[in-house]
Amino acid sequence: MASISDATQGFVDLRRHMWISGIEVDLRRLIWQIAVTAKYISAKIHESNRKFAGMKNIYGEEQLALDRASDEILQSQLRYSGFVNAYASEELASIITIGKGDGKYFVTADPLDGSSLVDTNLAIGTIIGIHRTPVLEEGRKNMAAALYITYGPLITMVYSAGKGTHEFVLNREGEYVLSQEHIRLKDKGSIYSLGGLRKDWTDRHLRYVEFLEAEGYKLRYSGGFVPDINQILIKKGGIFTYPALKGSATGKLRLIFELQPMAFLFEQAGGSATDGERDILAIKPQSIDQRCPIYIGSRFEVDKAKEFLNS
Ligand code: AFP
Repeated sequence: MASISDATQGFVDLRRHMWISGIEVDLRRLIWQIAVTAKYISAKIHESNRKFAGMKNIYGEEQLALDRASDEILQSQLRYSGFVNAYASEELASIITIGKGDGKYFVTADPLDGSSLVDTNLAIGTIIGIHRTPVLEEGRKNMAAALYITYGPLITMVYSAGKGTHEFVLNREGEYVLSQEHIRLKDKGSIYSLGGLRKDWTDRHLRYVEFLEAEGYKLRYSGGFVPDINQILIKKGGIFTYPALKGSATGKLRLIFELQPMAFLFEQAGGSATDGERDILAIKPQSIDQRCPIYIGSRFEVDKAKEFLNS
């Protein structure tokens, strides 16, 4: 597949990539705006640490928890963007109208996923879904784009607007520079990332894990969905799962804030995502906080999961 960077001989920044990719102008401006917002969230992460959490700032205001502060930053940036009509986030109880409500897109956000890991200095992330209409709908019908930001040794952004999945690195000059274009997962990987306590796994899930162990898969699990899933995408194969548990048939992760965006990105990269029976992008959410079991990664491992779970 001819790469844009081949044609442009190297340096391709995010705006140029989206323009050359022919992405609709309001959508590429919205993606750019969210990517810029990630810099402010990153600054917030660096500004706060456990010594300050719960302290009052110089104005006597209660220091917001990082995930709530990140949500406020996102809302303030999107409010007057002109491209967003509604917004939903893990930090809010319902969908809210943004600005005059006449923008083109509905944005879902997990503003800071893995925030409980900040004090351990492990990587965390922001997950964004961009939808055509402000309704709870199957991802495959309603999603226009998805992206996530990983706040690690580097700040990276992975996005797709339906024309492949691409990775960018934030450089010292504050530009997002293309690092991997048209990421393609292999059919089969060699790492697995397993959520939930082993004692709570169902027998079928346990048999699936034992199959992977017999195949020699290596365990990679940090407790942060974004870095854990990012590792499978960048290593181009493997499986992340947070399954249905004996005490909780819906698992832990949220369908619209975490799973729809990641499923969109992985399908665009030749992978797939299921709840064990249905494709994640074929599930119509019933509520904004709906949780859902997840098996997401390269096709071999996802298909095998369906086989074991429906045996
Ligand atoms: P926090 O946002 O509370 O840190 O939870 C992170 C998360 O939602 C997701 O990022 C991880 O994949 C998952 O929880 C880890 O859950 P366990 O702590 O049960 O392994």
